[in-house]
Amino acid sequence: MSVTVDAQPAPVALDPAATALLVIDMQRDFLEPGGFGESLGNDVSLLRACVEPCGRLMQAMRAAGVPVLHTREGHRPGLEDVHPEKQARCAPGRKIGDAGPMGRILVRGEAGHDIIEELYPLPGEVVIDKPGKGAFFATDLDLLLRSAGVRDLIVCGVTTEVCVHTTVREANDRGYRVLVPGDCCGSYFEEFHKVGLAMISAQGGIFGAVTTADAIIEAFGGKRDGHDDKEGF
Ligand code: C5J
Repeated sequence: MSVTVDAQPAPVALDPAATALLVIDMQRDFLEPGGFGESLGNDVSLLRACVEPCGRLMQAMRAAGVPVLHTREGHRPGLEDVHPEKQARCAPGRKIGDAGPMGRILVRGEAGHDIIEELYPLPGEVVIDKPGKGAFFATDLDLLLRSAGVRDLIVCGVTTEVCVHTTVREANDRGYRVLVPGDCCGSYFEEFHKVGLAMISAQGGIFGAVTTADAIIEAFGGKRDGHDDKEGF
């Protein structure tokens, strides 16, 4: 039996047995001072707003039996998987692999690479380590999803216009039906967040559909928090 989620540009019917929630890069390196996000000159506090709705959605999906998968952007300690182009775009002294307050910036196994405490994966949940912006690039995500029979993908996390957007586009090209709860996504740039979400649902849903945590939770039979569904789009 499908559940219908109110969304833009149109309601989406999800098959709960073929749905997964993919939480993108909710890492200390992006959300806390001293990490990769701040090293690029960003105000990381701007990402905090999406943490609470994201946590609520994760809990509701777990309760509904929907698998929750997590990604982390980061690189091998030897940096063999960092393109010189990606390195070149970092500020001198604050490059990927340089020492920072949370360990080496954007390196696997360092404190900054870990997922924030509030949204920490439960034991047994899949965590995908990705070297790029898209979660399908150079990972086994597609294999895992197809093996589990997933066709409908709810994608949230940070940042809206970078890793969430890249992953949404990759998923769309691979034939997944994509639903993005906008209030569970965050960006260092408010305008990019808004436009990023608008680009997903424009043109009849060219990459997918956009909704809210509450709309998904309600559709799956959980309790909303009483916010207007339009809030946070
Ligand atoms: C960025 C990401 N913004 N997770 N990564 O570099 O969006």
